[in-house]
Amino acid sequence: IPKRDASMSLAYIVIAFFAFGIGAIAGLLQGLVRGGMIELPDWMNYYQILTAHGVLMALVFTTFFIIGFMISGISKTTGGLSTFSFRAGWIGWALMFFGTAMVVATILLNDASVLYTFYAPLKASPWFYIGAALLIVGTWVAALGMFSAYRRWRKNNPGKMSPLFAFMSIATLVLWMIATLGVAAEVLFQLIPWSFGWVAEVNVLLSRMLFWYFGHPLVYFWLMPAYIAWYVCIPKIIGGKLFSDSLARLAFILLVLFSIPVGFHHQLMEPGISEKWKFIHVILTLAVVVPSLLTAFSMFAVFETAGRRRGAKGLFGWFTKLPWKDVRFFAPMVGMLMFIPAGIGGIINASNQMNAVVHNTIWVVGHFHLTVATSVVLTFFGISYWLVPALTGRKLTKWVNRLGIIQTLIWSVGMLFMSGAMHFMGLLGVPRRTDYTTYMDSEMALGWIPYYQQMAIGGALLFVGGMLMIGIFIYLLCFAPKGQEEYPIAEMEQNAEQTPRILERWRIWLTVAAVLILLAYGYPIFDILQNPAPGSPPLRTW
Ligand code: HAS
Repeated sequence: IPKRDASMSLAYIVIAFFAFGIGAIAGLLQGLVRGGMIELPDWMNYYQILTAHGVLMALVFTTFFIIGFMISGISKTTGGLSTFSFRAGWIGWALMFFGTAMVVATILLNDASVLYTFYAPLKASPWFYIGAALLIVGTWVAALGMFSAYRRWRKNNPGKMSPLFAFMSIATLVLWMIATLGVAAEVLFQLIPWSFGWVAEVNVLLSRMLFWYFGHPLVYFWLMPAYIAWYVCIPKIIGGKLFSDSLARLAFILLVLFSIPVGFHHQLMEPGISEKWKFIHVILTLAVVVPSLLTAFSMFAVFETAGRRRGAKGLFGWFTKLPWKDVRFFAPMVGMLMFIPAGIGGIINASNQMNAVVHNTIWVVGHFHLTVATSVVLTFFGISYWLVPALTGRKLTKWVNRLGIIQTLIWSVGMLFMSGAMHFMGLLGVPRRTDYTTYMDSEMALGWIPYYQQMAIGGALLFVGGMLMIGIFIYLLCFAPKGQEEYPIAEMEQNAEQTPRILERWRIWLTVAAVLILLAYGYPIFDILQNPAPGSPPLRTW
């Protein structure tokens, strides 16, 4: 990767880990407060640190890491960024940075304790929303630079399929651009005018609907870069090859198509949406599971073929041939394994009747700590072990590799404790997003306390794992010995079939995506505007 592109990618990743460090402290604090183990000083409150934790981890850490990672891979696979792409990358970084600073400042001032989902009726300072908007616009500008790099490559290589890494990044960005239109509309037309006092009321149901139009694809925006590493980087790390270029591209196209028109599965218990539309969103949710099943199939195939190439025998002999002592493989692999129960949990959530049991309980928090905070985050850690030294011109040393394996184990055991307790407590009916309370010493709530303690043990382990990761990151950034670390990009199998060209005809896929979105959201939004729920403002003021 050209040095200037590497520095830019690194600038994103540094901010990501900075946010991660502060987010981890906020996470520990909110866990201890909720469990009744500490009390906060008067100038701080539970919802404030919960918001800081959610925003810094789920929105800032992920977004900066993802953009930085994709910039590096696009530069690597398309032959370096043009001046336009490079400039767009830096302008995007600056906008995202200032947006984040505004968001964090308003949270610290206790002017924005609106949680990471920030939809109405919770209201923040307008500067929080303006900061969030800047963060998003920054990603758009950076995305324009990446789109341009991709186009340039295709123009210079007519008739060829684009490099898989670049294709997958573009699919992720396409999904992101379509999804963020929803939250941008919510912020611009509802939340900013309302928080400035220009309008007295907002349509709360519409605000939630626009948020979840964005909120579900947001989780795939986190997942897809992890999948990029699974499909493109892991095979190379384990000495294997890409299993199927076509399957990988198909999985990404399906994610683009099906991950947007599904937002009502977050609103299944909401009275303002009719069950017919919820039913359509549930069906589409089950469709969006398919690309993840394709991914599971593909990963098993990669592991088996790589293992057999190394002489593995029998049905499961390949398992022992995998490089378990290499943290670049180990961390994402644990993430993959955890994605099996995490995905099952998602399917439970999506099933209407079972959603009635788990919705708004701490089960949901357990679900997303397994998905994003384990499968995705362990993969991001796994990427960092090679990406940071590759970008800084350093080496991942043997002892840091070993430390990385310990880090992965601490994180995973912490998560098993914490997320396990959360799933179980959810089934007992423990609500999510509540400050410490014993519900006036109700017997049932007092019975939850031992599980809170299990959660706290898990949380403490996660904090230790998080700080260890920060330490390793700083070492790889500044102190590791100089050298060359490989940027792993897998090659195709030798006699692989040609990928059908239709998989790269974006016009077709964008049209299908638009049709599905119109089908799933067109009428419900029209209906809400025509017949606002009691208490909502009429159409002209939203
Ligand atoms: Fe979810 C709520 C449904 C996936 C994140 N989800 C959330 C929230 C977050 C989140 C943050 O339908 C909370 C939002 C809030 O604050 O309110 N989710 C699903 C479904 C899936 C799913 C159906 N979620 C994710 C992913 C996330 C994420 C991924 C983050 C990255 N989720 C829901 C629903 C709710 C929800 C409802 C609302 C709940 C409520 O009531 O509020 C699916 O995409 C899951 C499909 C996944 C699989 C697993 C495939 C397994 C693979 C690994 C294979 C392993 C290998 C290793 C190869 C089917 C690919 C083998 C190796 C060896 C060595 C053996």
